[in-house]
Amino acid sequence: MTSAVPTLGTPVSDADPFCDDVLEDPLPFQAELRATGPVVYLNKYDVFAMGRFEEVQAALTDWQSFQSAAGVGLSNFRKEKPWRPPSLLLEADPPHHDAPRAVLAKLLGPREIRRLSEAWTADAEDLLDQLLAKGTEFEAVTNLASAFPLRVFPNAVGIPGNGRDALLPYGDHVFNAFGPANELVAKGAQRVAELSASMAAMCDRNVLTPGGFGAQIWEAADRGDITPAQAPLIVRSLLTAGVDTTVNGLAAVLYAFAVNPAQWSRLRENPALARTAFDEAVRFESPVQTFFRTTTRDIEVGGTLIPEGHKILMFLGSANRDPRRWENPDQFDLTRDPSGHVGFGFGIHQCVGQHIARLEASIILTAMAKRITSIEIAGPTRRHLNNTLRAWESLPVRIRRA
Ligand code: Z7Z
Repeated sequence: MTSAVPTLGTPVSDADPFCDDVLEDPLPFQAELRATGPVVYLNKYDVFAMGRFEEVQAALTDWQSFQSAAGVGLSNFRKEKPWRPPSLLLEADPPHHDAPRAVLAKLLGPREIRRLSEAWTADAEDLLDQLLAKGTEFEAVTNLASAFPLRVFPNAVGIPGNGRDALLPYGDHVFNAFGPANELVAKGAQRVAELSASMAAMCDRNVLTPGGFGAQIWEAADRGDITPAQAPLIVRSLLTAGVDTTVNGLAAVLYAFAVNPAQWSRLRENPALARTAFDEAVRFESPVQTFFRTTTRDIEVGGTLIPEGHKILMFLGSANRDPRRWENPDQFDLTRDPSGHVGFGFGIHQCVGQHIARLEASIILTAMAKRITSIEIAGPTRRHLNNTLRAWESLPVRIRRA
């Protein structure tokens, strides 16, 4: 006899974490989730949710029991055909995961990417000088949080100028598609064929600039570290996971500073805090809010039996604000040590591009700290709703020049 799911005693919730109200402001839902229990069954989607730091971190560590190859969205690849060829990194487990991961880990390692600093600093300074020459009020998502990654990252990968417009909307759809098939996914689906074609074109060996990350991925195939069939998909991973995430990470840190002016003063006094500030913003806002795993066996977590083959929804954003783990979690505070947050994930799948993200953020923040004495919100802000990302559509700001 198979027992009913969930088993007796498991806390149950009827809430929908992907409805517009929760996406607009997930904090009340997350507080309730953490209060309800270490594992909560979500009726609406037949999934088990984790919102506390300890269980989220433990599940991310235990890749043997919580697999990724069945997809890290709600869709279970054991039962449903994936909407795109699965990612060789994200949607794979060892041993298949390991060769693609090793290629990117080497290319994107902290020492390897230092060579980018000089050019990226010049780009940041030029971008800011042009922006500040126009005035002291601007929309910070378009003009800063998107503009900087879109200027530096595609160049580093080595993709040509045309086609770049597909990067943000394609990423937006990928991150929506990890959630349920709601309105957000339906809207993105209208452009998916066109955007996928643009992405595929940018992964072609013939268009990638020599010396860039893309070309180097193809060289790894020449060496036999990966197969030639894997190379374009690994380039796709870089372009999918590397743009919307950093854009929203930068938007998060800009917003956090705009509403916490004392922290901006602290950064100005000590620009070496730029990296800490970015990690604290990733903890505080968690640009990647959620993703899923799938159980490979019956497993008990926090007194709840989760049966084999079930989807687990992990709330990174909630774990990063869990008062069991963080003192004053709702404060953006540069004196805290944010390391150990799960905003970049944890374990074998932890963000392989995190050093790039930190480099982009620390360069733009350092350049801003030199030029800007204060930053404040200058008008109505607007969230951009996405099933996975905590994002901004619009952040009007007013700054004061140094
Ligand atoms: O490989 C990929 O295409 C890819 C796509 C999305 C890799 C990672 C992600 C991702 C990043 C998913 C952060 C969830 C959270």
